[in-house]
Amino acid sequence: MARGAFIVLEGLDRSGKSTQVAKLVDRLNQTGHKARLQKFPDRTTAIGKMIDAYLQSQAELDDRAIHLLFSANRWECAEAIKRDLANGMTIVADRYAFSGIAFSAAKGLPFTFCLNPDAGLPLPDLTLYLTVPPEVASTRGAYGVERYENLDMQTRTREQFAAVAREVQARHGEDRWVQVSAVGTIDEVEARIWELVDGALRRVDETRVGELWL
Ligand code: FDM
Ligand code: MG
Repeated sequence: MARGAFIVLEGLDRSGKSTQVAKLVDRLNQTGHKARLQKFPDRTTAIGKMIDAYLQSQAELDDRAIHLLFSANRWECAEAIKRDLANGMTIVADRYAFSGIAFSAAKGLPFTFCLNPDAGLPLPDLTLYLTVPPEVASTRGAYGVERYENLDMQTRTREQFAAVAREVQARHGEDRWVQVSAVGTIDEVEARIWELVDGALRRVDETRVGELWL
């Protein structure tokens, strides 16, 4: 049996990421694939609840401590992801280790410190990085009230995502990280994403799931 594909959508706030992951999972299931959504952070676990409290500013944590909790939150999901992929289920993740690096590095933590805890996690077959120019993002409504939802943090995170993109492409190949314009209607963006995912689905069959950064 063919394994499932591991697809990640990354992007800044208001890039339309959550809308598009939901549409992608629906479309995969409607076209004869088995697919499920995996959101990171997964706020339902014990570690996820600590992360949620931090993001809502109900708890204060050292920058390195919260970084490691975000990573631990991925590790506690890693076995289930690998098992589901092996059973032919495609996983669509809303954020992954790349957000982990970009947001923590944007706060000033060393890039290699940010990268290392995730080494060995399941390697996404394809990461789609949704981009919107700042002036378009600002027309999509006000930022929310969670931590990081402000222009200064988003600007610095955008710069770090560029470094993350280079790292993925250098270590894992150019075609693992593809930038997708999130400008346009929901349907237009969906069509762009679908074309890229369709290509990835054809490629994964013959390959094993890799290990991130290794
Ligand atoms: N975030 C997300 C991180 O700082 N590190 C991580 O590893 C991950 C996965 O958490 F601001 C940040 C990004 C965002 C916040 O994400 C919550 P959602 O997608 O808005 O729930
Ligand atoms: Mg958010």
